[in-house]
Amino acid sequence: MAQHEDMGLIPQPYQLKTESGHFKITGETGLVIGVHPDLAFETNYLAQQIEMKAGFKSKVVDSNLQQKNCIYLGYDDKLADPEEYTIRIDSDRIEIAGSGQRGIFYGIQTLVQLIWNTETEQGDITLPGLFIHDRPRFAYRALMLDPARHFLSVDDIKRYIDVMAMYKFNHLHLHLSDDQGWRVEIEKYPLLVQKGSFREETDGDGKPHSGYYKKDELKELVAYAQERYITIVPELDVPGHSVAALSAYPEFTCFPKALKVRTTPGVSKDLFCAGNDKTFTFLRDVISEMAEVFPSDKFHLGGDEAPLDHWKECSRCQEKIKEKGLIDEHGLMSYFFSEMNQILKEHNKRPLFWYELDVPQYPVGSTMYAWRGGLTPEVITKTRNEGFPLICSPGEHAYFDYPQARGEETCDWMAYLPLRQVYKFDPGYGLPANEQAHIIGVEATLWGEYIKDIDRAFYMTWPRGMALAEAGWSEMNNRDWQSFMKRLEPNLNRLHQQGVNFRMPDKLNKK
Ligand code: TNX
Repeated sequence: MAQHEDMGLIPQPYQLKTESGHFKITGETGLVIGVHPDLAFETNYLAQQIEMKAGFKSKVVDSNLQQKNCIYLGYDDKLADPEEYTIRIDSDRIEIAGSGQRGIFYGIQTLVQLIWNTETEQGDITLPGLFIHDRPRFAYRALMLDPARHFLSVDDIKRYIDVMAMYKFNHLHLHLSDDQGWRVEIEKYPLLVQKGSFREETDGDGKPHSGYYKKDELKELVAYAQERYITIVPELDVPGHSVAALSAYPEFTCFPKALKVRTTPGVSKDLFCAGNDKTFTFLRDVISEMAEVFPSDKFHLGGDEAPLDHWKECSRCQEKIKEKGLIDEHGLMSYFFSEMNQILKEHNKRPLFWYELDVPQYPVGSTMYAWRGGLTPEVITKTRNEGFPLICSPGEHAYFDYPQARGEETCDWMAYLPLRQVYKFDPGYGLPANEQAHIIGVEATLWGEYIKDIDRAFYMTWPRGMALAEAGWSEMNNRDWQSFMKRLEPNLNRLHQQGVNFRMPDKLNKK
């Protein structure tokens, strides 16, 4: 373990052995690209990162493995997992191998961290001989941004993606609709952005916090993320958390009336009406336009915090319950989700849901999220029995909208979520392997009610995101809090150099 600690790697790799010798990266060291032209993005990425630290531009050389004084990127069929990689450093060369580009990209991320944790001598970087074999514990490692509550520009999100990639996150979940804002251009329903993306200014900062993404911008963002092996998972939160959409098209509520985009946090009783077939026509059209821009086979449908009062009072909803032989409004929720699932199937997509314990049936093929509420072990058992894959985003470890320390409260009900508490997260809750085999990953949620801009988003994410990255990637027996705190320093230095805002952990705060 001691050798692991000194390397400053986050997340901690699966296996690391130091070996004899060392390798010096200098201005003469070649980055070998000749044999694999399809690694051009990876090679340039590595060259840029070396330049940022060492100040020299690496030469990209067209050659093969025989060459000395080079960094060689290549494929290794023996590595099975698409994210798995090895790094070998000896006195002749550095070799990074993966079964595909994704693994090689992660190998580069690890090498760059090694470089950042090394003092440069007149620009040269001397790395110890070593061998790393690395692969993730979980396949799904995500962060969530909420531009619905406070709009974030495409450029802001790109910067956020850049840092995510450094910590081997592979999904960015975008919460694109909520009571406080609708953010996606939908050509068939122009009022969604014309009305739904604006709200009255209430933050007292003189900014309207309005905005939306054009389809081309989203396509560009998706491609930018994809180059960094990050899949964007869009969320259309229905049937609740939909006041912004319903303010534009109130005919899809149970009791049509003029609605305003909500300006305050909380839960609204205005839902999409499940008894009105036209609701599904509308949502089908919306999803078909969203499917054009988001190629991911995963599509988040929200499903959280939808009070059933209006469905209880609505004659169309009650007729639908009778017509379909449903038990009650909870059954109507199952019906609503199964209709939505049908729509997603037309686009070869599968739904993700915030798991609510009282929905009688979710569609087969869905993926669930364990979220706020401290019920995670119960949700793990229930979803296993019901046959659903599970992503863990528990409030007690992964709600990055919660304050990190006393004095940083934004509202009165949020719990504290200090770095240490994030680090304690074991997504499997110590359950036997067969009881946690359906857990596919982790996600931190950065709900945006109080996150007004990207600098605040960075501040709330880092370094807690590093602790979460390790919970998602590293085996429990490779994790250790003291070691993590040591490894944090070079990583925070790097964020500082890159102009990324973060919260300095109290223990490292030397002021
Ligand atoms: C609950 S967590 C919500 C969000 C809020 C969040 C604030 C979840 C699925 N729904 O709408 O933003 O609490 O922490």
